[in-house]
Amino acid sequence: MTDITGGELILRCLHAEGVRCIHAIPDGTYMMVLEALERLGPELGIELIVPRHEAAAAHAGDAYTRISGRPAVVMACAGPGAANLLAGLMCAQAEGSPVVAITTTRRSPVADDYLQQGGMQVSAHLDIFKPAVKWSGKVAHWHKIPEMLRHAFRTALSGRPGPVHLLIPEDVIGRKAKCPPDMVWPAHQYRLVENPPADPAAVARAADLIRAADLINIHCGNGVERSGADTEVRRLAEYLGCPVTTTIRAWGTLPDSHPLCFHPTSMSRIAANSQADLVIAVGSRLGELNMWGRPPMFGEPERQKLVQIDTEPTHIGLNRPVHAALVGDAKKVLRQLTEAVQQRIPQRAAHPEIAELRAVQDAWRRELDQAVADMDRRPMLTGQILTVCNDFFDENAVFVMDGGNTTLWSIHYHRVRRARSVVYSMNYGHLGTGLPYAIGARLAAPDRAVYCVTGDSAFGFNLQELETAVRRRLPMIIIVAVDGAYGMEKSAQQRLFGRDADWFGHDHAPVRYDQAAAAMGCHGAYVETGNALKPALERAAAADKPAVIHAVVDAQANVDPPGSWLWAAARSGRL
Ligand SMILES: Cc1ncc(C[n+]2csc(CCOP(=O)(O)OP(=O)(O)O)c2C)c(N)n1
Ligand SMILES: [Mg+2]
Repeated sequence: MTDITGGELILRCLHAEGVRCIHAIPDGTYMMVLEALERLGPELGIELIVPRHEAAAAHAGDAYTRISGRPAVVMACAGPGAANLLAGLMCAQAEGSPVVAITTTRRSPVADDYLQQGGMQVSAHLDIFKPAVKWSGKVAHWHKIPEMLRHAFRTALSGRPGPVHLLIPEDVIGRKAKCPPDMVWPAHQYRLVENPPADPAAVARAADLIRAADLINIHCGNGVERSGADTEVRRLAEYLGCPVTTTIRAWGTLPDSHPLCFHPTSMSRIAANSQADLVIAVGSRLGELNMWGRPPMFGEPERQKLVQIDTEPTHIGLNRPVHAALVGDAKKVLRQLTEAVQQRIPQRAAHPEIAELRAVQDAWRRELDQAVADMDRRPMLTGQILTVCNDFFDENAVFVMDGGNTTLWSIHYHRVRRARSVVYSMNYGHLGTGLPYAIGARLAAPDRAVYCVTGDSAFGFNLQELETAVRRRLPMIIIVAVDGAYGMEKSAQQRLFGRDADWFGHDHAPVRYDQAAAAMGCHGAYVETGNALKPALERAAAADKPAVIHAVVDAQANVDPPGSWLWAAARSGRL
C-alpha cells in the first residue's frame, strides 16, 4: 500500500460519490487536488472545469444539479476565492441545490494563529459560511477527509437539498499517508441514495380526503423537479381530472399544452389555487410567491383542506395548516397516493370548472400573442424573442432565464414542453446566473440544446464566463435583451414615484454584447426585429460554439412587461 496525498484521497471519495466534474480555479493551496486530477481524472472519469469567477462556478454547479439530478462540486482558495464563492452558495441555498463546496486555508499554523496578526489570505470564512449554507465544517486531520466528505454529501442530499461547505487546510491536502481499501465507501453505504416513501397511514388519510373532495388542485414546487415526479403528477391528475398548477420553479411538470395544466402567472392558476376544496401541495413550501399558501391566492383554511407532500419534515405546515402530511420522496409518495385513490374511487372526468379555467387562460394567451404579432416591429418587444425561440428550439432544449423584466416576458411567452427544461433562480432572483446556469446545464446534458434569454444588466454580471464556454467548447445560444438599462428597477421607480423626469441611476453606456462576445471567441450577431432573429438563430446554431445575439428591444415597452402587476402584488402580499 503506497502513501497517497490528501488531494488524491479527496478525489477518490468524490469518485465513490459518482462526481464527474469539479469546478475550480487553480490555486497553490490545493495543488495536490489538481495533481491527482491530472494523473487520475481520466481513469476516474472526473473532469476539471475552470471558471473565471468562483460565484459563477457555484451557479454552474446549481444548474448542473437541477438538470442531472446529481450533486455538484466546486472548490475555491482561501480568502478571496472563498469570498467570491459565497454569493453563489447563498443563491444555491435559496434554490435548494446540493452544491458541495470545498475551500482551503493557508497551512494550518498561519490560518489558525495569524488571523489578527496580518496573515495573508486568512479569514474566518468557516464561520462566515455557516449561516449561508446547510452545513459548514472543517477537516482537521488527513484521516478525517472521507468521514467529513461523507457528512458533506449526506447533509447536502438529505431532506430539502442544499449547499454545504467543507474547509480543508493546505497541509491536510498536501500530506501523504496510507489509504486502506475500506477508507473510501460507496454512497449507498453512508447515506440514503433514495428518499423513502410516506407512512401508509398518512397516505390513507390523504386518499380519504381526496375521495371526499370535489374540486382538487395539485400544486407543484421545486421538490417535484428534484424527485423527477412529473409522470406521477400527470397520472394522479388525469385520474382525478383535476387542475395542476406549479410554481415558476416547477414550471414544466406538465407541458403548457396539457389540458389540465395552468400557467404559473395566469389568473386561472390563481382561481384553481383559491377555489379548490382540497390542495395537494407537492414539494412546495408555499412560500412568498405563493402568497404563503393563504388567501387571496389560496382558499381560507376553514374551507380548503391541504395535503402536503415533502421530503423535508420541517416543511410540513410551514405556512398553512395541514390536514394530511406525507413525508417522503414525491415520486414514490404520488405512486402510493394514486394507488390508494384508485382503491377508493373510479377515475373522474375532467372537473367541469376546468372548461371555465381554460377559457380564461386561452383568452389571456390570445391577448398576449396579439401583442407580439408584428414581427417587423423595430425595435422588437422583449416577448418576441421568446416566441421566435419557441419555434426554433426543439422540446428537449434547456431554456435558461435571467434578468429583471426580461424574465417576466420570458415567463409569459416561453412555452414549456417538458420537465427539467427551465432553469432560473426564482427563489433568489439572482442576476448573473443565466450564463453560468447555461454552462452547468450544458455540462449536465451535452446532447440537449441550451439557450438563455437574459437582460443586458444580468448578462454583465458574469460575462467573463463566455471564455469558459469557448474554452470548454460548450455550444449554447445567449440572446441578450438590450434595453440599455436596469429595466425592472425603472418599473419600481415608476410605480413608487411616477416619473416625468429622466430615470435616475438606471441607464448603461452603450455596449455591443455581440462584439464583446466575438472578441472572446464566440459567434456574435445583432438584431433589431423578431423577423431578423430567426435567421440569426440558424447561423448561431450552425456556428456550433457559444453564440451571443444582441437583440435591441423597445426600452420603453420593457418598463411595463406582462405580469408586472402580479409580481408587485405577490411581493406586497396584496392581489
Ligand atoms: C445580483 C443582483 N443584483 C441586483 C438585483 C436587483 N435587480 C433586480 S432586477 C434588476 C434589473 C435587471 O436588469 P436587466 O437584467 O437588464 O433586465 P431588464 O429588467 O432590463 O429586462 C436589478 C438591478 C438582483 N436581483 N440581483
Ligand atoms: Mg435591461
